[in-house]
Amino acid sequence: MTTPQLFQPTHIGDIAIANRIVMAPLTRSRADEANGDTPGSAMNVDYYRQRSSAGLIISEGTQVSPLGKGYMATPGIYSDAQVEGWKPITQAVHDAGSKIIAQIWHVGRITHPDLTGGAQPVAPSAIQPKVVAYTPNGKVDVPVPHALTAAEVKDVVQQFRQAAANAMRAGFDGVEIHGANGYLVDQFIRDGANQRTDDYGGSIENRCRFALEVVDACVAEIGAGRVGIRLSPLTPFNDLADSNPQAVFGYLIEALNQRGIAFIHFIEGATGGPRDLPGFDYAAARQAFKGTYIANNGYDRQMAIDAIESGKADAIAFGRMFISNPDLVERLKLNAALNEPNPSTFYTPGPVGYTDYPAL
Ligand code: 8OZ
Repeated sequence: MTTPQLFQPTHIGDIAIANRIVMAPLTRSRADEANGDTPGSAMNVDYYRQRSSAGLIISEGTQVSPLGKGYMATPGIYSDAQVEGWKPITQAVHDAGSKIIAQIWHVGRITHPDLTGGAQPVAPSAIQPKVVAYTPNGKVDVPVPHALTAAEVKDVVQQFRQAAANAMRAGFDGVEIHGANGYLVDQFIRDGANQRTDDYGGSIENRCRFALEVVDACVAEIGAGRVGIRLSPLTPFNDLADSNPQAVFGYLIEALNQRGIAFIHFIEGATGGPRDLPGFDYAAARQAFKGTYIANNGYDRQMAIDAIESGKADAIAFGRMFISNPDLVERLKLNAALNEPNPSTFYTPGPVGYTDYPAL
């Protein structure tokens, strides 16, 4: 019996990986909020170390600025203390023989002043999504955001550039730009949140401009071989949609090819939900994109093995299964039983539901 390619080494851009199993970015809300949203507690280090049989770990979303934060106790990557906090995490993962990249994130309109130090959320346009934020004061509707001026858009691009530089200083192997799930980059791309009439809105080229400026800034800072982007062309999550996803994401893929970035990480279908939504052809995207295609959303062992063997994807990202199975790679190799994740502890403080899932 030959070993499925899923378990064999390859490269993602400049990053050599031991297998094609990727740990998806997972918000866990266990950073030190009282100390400036810093990661790096012993518990945080344990959590990532436990999961380092993954060929590649993508960190939980880490905000590029205080205004980029949309949930309690998510870590940042803009302050020196945060950079120091990430260091023991990247070190532990490297010592265990794996690789780790930072998911750099700005939530845009998906937040509330109670999470941003009082500042009004920002977005391409002043359109209020039907979304609630979970704040220290409870569950509240997110407000109408401030529409970024063109000068403010440039500032946010620089925040992403600085985040990429900080990620390398913190010992990460690269970055994933969070372009998915209805957050700021996605808010510019999809016309449900973007009604701008300047260079950043209207045409498909204009709506992709912010995403591409962020990509260009990160590439200039750390090199194309260490930059990827996560996209979710069809997800309705965070109250976002587009009138023609095939056209806008088709254009974006060609523009990303010109930049030679390492990977696109596609959430296929609805985030955490049905995979079979109409409106976007992932197989065509896979054909069109010249870099690594990381597939995500509801894959099980056999789907993952088949997707790699048939060439539908180069690597598979698992989310919830990595929460509950620290040794997921070993279990998939052995076709062993999996622990079921407990959603009630996904975002709660402390080790329960975080570092206490058993290995085989
Ligand atoms: C679930 C809860 C909080 C954040 C995403 C960063 O959807 C998230 C997220 C998911 O990409």
